[in-house]
Amino acid sequence: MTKKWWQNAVVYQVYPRSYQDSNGDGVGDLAGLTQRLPYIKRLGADVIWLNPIYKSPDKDNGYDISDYQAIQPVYGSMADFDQMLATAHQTGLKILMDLVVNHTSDQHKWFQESRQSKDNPYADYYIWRDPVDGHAPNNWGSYFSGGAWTYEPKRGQYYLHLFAPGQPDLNWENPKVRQEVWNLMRFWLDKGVDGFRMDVINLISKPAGLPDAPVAPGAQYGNSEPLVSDGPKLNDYLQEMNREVLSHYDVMTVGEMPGSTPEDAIQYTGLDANELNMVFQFEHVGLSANPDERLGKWNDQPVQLIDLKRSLSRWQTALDGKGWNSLYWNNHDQPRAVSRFATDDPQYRVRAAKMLGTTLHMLQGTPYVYEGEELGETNVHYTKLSDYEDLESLNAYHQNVEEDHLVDSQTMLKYLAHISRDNARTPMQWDATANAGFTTGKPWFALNPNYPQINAKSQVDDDQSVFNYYRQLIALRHHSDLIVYGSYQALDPEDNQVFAYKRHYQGQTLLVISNFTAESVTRDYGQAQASQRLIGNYADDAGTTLRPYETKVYQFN
Ligand code: TEU
Repeated sequence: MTKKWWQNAVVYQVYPRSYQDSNGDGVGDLAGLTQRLPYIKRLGADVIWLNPIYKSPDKDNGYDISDYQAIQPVYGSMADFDQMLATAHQTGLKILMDLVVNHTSDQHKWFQESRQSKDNPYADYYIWRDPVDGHAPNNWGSYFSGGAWTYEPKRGQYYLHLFAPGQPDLNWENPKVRQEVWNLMRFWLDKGVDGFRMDVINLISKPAGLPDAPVAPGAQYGNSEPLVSDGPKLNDYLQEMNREVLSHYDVMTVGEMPGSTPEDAIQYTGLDANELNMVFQFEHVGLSANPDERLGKWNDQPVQLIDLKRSLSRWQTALDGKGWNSLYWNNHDQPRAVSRFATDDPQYRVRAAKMLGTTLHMLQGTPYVYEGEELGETNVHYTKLSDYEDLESLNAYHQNVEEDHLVDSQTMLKYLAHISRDNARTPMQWDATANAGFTTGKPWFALNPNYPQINAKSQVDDDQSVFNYYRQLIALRHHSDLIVYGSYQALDPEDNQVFAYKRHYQGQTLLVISNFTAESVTRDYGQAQASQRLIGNYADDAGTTLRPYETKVYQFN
């Protein structure tokens, strides 16, 4: 198996609107990111994944694109982008762009034309269907609540939008659409970007006939994900993308694939495959779904460690030697890792953040660090509806509380506080000055009130900080084939307090032990026989005693 540069790389995800504002308008921008590149390099990351910065009406914070080859003015100009890219490369950082081509904005000129009639050059760029008995063509629901179809009187037809009505799905069966995508990919690759994160790329091939989806008891719409994920022509489209574009550049690609299984992922990321390099799978971030299927992700239940171990172990084992994992605890769509998978109790937060970082970064795959995760940033613990700005949150509240009366307001507010995407989108916490040094203006979204206590300035020079612990984890990966390529062995899968596993490579063994609880427990995995302890979140080593949220890594040569 030939080794690839992205296999021992670490990716840092920047949500640009919340990263660094340089002109006082309250919104992060490209010039601000350029100023912060040395910080990202100091952490030790190799690659930056940049959420969308293209022209957009911003109905879904940039995931509704109206011009793929223009920069959203609030982020700056194309010259600002070129400056950021050049500086990143000079700093030794690669840049991944976010490729959002399952859908466009309804303000994109393609859609503006397509909706006018059935016989214009763009008529078949989207998925249009005639009404059935005066209603939508099938029973699919949208990821953002409500139905997945909207009627356009000018055509007398409905168009499909798996997300918001302002995000019409592209018709990938149309070769002209695929050519448009190849061209826009080449535009950015020819500018020197180093690859793409591909938004819901496994949804682009829809099932023939667009059949109705199963409906949960009492639900108004069917859940289309089992039907639309990993559709019949997905491999063909990805192989064509690779043939037409990717194979002509030395790039890294990661496909966001809600609903994909390890078996699917092996098809897309097979190490000699001609498709993608790795996938973002959703199994471990979907473990605490509400028992009432109509409520989907909205819940306030903790994730059971046994379930988390089973899921991560499944992916580690299935892809070993056959594909490649991306490793993540959180991103702009998920709540903050330390609040969700461990604890943000001030007494344990730092140790818990380091424990989570260790547990993830010692696995096989490419780790992704979401902005602020390296500081141990937490959920905000929102209390009222006016705290939220994300359409997914606001639509879900409206649908579940006010339309369908599935839950009362207080219950839904608890669910939103626990798992909303808003938790991850608060401005970056740089220091303890006004607005955490993010902006001199009025921030587009309220900061987490804990920024005076949790910020980069207080950590970058503190050897005991989460930031410097993540820096050590990343450095370990950069210098260890055992960590990068070692095969995975789960230990004690039924243990609901401790996550322990081994990695094996060319006669060496890594032993990773993480206590996910606030209790002291005793576990003996033979750590006394280790050659060395590589890293741990307590200064000393208490042998078989694992203290609250203790994590430690041993190597056996
Ligand atoms: O998210 C894909 C997706 O499945 C979302 O429904 C996400 O999992 C959900 O919001 C989690 O609760 C991608 C982007 O990452 C997201 O920001 C966009 O809103 C979405 O696609 C539409 O482009």
